[in-house]
Amino acid sequence: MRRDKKVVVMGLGYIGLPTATMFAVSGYEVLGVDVKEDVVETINEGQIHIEEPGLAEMVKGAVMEGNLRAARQPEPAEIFIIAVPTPLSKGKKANLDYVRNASRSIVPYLSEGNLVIVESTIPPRTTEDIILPELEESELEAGEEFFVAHCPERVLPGQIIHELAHNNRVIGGINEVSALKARKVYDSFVQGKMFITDATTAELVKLMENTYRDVNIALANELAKIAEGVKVDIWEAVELANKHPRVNVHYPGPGVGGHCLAVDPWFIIEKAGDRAQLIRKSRMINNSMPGFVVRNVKEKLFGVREPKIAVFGITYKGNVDDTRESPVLDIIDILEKEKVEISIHDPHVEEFGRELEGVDSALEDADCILIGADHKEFKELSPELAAELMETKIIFDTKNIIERQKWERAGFEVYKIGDYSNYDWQKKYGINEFEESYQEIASSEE
Ligand code: SAJ
Repeated sequence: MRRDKKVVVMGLGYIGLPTATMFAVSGYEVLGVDVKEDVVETINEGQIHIEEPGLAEMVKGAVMEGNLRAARQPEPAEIFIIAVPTPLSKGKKANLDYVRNASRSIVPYLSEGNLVIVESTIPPRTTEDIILPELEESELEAGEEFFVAHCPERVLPGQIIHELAHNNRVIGGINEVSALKARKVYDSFVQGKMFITDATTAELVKLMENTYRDVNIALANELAKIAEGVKVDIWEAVELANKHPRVNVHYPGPGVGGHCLAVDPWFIIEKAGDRAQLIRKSRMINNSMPGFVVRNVKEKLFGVREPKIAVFGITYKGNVDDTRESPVLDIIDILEKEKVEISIHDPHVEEFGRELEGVDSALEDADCILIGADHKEFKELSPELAAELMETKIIFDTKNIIERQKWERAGFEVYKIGDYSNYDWQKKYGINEFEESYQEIASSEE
């Protein structure tokens, strides 16, 4: 369906580009705006600059059909969407420079009846206290002559296209009419439910969602450390606990990365003073994980002289190309500071401040493979090849992705974060794989 409205999307990153594309394929004329010339050029050629399954084909189609273009400056439109980053400043506060600049740059193009939607994640009250005053420089009255809503994105990198269409959305207006107008816009492609509220509630809701996850991961990480003392495999324990109908323990790992979970809790903390005790503590626990991993790996390498560690996977999670806030970068920093020799391999990352190596070269003469991200490729790694190339056969898995028995058969010592169980009979099987032996015992006792 062809729509007669034009949408300008400010920011063509991980959220802005897929969102712009969804509007374009839903029939809107879309202009994507980005400050980076190379990003603008790439998109106008029908290509993309980020890794996201399914996005490349959609962008190509939308550009070829003339529904999606990119430029460095906005143009007059009916709908403006702000999807620029809100990074963390040194003082752990939201850096709102990009949001301010994007708001300022649309002011000259704002006209009566326009709708401005902020998708960027922002601290509570930012729409009311910071964005509105910027937009009112247009001399139009917010809520009467133009409309404003905060509709935070909630999509998971790696599944953005599916989630943009299917997730429920929270739509926070500065007044009712703003919220309803925003809902109408998303109705063009959102198949999930849409819930209307005020802008400040929507801001807090978004931050609460990511904070909920961060705090729960901190709990899992703390339990992983505790497992060390009581000789338990935390991965098995989490799986068993989650058999309870009301329990959903998260998974431990090398820490929490990405531009959301590791950042958003701070946007609550900055507004909360010392009322945000648990949230702050959780951030600290998650931030302590890279050091915990290094201490563990070094223990396993005790006795190996001048060890070389092959770090496999540096992104903040598996199957994405994003290294922002990745805890694996902290692990690398610590290892380098401690003058440990390392090699780095990541099939999803093309460029990185340090040298990246292929599988063989990274494994050559290494003493330990350190799995930092759960990329699908690592499930297929050949332990036999690794055994041939490596000096000492140790593998330390922070994401519980490798198959223990396969690696043990090739002569590897296999360690996982939080796995201190010493029940060999348990390792031999796996959760829920006792059935055959049970039948034997049960029938012999009848
Ligand atoms: N992680 C763990 N243990 C777990 C789950 C995740 O250590 O049990 C780690 C991951 O390895 C990664 C980090 O947490 O380092 C974040 O990964 P993630 O997959 O949980 O989330 P993101 O950052 O990719 O996306 C999140 C999502 N938020 C929620 O699930 C509540 C997404 O829906 C949001 O849209 C996105 O943040 C965002 O943009 O805010």
